[in-house]
Amino acid sequence: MSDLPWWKRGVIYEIPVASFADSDGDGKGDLRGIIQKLDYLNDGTASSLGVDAIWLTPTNASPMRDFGYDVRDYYSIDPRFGTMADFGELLEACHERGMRLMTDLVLNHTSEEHPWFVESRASRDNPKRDWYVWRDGRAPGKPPNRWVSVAEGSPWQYDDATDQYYYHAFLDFQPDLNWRNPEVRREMLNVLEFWLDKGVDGFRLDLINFLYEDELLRDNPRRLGRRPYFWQHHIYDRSRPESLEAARDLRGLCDTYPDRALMGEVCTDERDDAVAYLGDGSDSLHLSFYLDFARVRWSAERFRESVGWLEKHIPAGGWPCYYLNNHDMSRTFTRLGGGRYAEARAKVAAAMLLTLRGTPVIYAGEEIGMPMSKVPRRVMKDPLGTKYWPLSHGRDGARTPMQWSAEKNAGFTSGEPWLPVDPSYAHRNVEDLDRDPDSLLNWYRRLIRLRSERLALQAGSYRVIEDTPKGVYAYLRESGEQRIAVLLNFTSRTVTFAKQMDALYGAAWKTLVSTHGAEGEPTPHGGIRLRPCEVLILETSA
Ligand code: TEU
Repeated sequence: MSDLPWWKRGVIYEIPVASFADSDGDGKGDLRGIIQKLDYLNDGTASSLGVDAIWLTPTNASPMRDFGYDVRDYYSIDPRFGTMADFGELLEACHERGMRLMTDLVLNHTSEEHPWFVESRASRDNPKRDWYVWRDGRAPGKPPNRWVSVAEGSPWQYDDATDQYYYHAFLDFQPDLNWRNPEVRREMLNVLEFWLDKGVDGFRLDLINFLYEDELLRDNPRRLGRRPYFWQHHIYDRSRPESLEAARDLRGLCDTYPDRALMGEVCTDERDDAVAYLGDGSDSLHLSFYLDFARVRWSAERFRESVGWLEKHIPAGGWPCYYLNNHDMSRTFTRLGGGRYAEARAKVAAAMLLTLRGTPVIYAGEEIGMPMSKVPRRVMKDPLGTKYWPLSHGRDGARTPMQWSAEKNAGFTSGEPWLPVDPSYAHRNVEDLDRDPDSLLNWYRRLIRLRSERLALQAGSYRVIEDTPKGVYAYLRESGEQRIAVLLNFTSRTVTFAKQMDALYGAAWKTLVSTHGAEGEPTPHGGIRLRPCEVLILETSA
């Protein structure tokens, strides 16, 4: 076994709490529901998924207008999800089976219902006034500057009670905390400490590169883009150097506890930004999401290029972190397309995610191929969906209930589910996929297991195998004596390539895992033949 820290060695599984498992029949997922499903995630045997850590979307008390990303009390658990005792039980149950628990921390903003903001907006001289970002308009009826929010529209909301605007990087009911105020900074470190003391193993840090804005509120330079947010080059309202410093402070605190990890959501369309948060691997965040990878369309060349860029630019000691989808974006199964090859593509994508150098993050439901659901307007819940419909359909389609079985409501709840279950549950559900040895679910299980058994996959170097045919992405993972080759055919054609594998350490390759059932077979001398969307994972030793 390797001596890598868990956050490098392991696989992280994102749980959108409201959509995972409902234990009390109110139609929403909860903490006890997760406790009941822990065996599915990791029971220590090959029949479970085998993930090493779970990341829970926010569970603090919240009006839930943005599903917990609008916090009313950082030191609590929302009653809809359970109690603090339930949380303690979940944490203990995870630890008992060697799993880690990460929670989501929303440090950039609170709910407008947070008592701090209620005070802050009460009067200009309220002691909490400066806990948020308040400014005068630049002229009557005009917000302080021309910035555009990541959720679109002006990020400035006028408040007539005190005739000033408050700043919200996201939606208007999520006012930004003023991180320039040392009291705010102190308080947020207290929040971390509170949960670290409870024993949580780490945090996913929401919008970590948004904590600070330019003090002078300078307007962003203009540029061309596909929607108003992208019409500006966001140099003054995100990824400011002060946010990086704050991340270092958080890291400093985290390091006073053993074995904890910070995983930053660096929300940006600039590749450099994510890398900046990895520092030299010791003074900044442990992990930060590489959004670029999750935006790549179905193309071997584009994935290779995206990974290649990160491998080239990551600072020495930094560690990559990949995901293909999450609760904010279109689910992989649908996004990567493929028609009758959708399932086969999902297997190729899974093999790539789980064998690259870096920590993989899986989004619940990805392992059973849940599609992006079409949620009708009348039952839509996401404020981004209802605000921008029909231009945008929001994020509900990625948040429909987890599909456990072919029973009513996909076995998610005995009540009325908060979002409709996707009709695919009749054939795409854990129970049925569990029984089929060739299912996507069993493919994920095999890959996760393989990863846990092979040091080369956890810690080995990454090297592209050059000169492969178009549509093939192939690479080597090497550690000491162990050499693993991952060959991914992104096309729906059979491709052959002759010399490459022989040139690499002769022909003594053995098939470890294959989508097309060639396990254990020696690779024929002289060449490789990959059938449509075939994955071959080969091994040889020096
Ligand atoms: O998301 C940050 C964010 O801005 C995007 O992922 C966004 O949801 C997407 O671009 C929409 O087009 C984080 C959380 O993951 C998200 O769920 C929250 O709504 C948001 O922050 C606000 O806290």
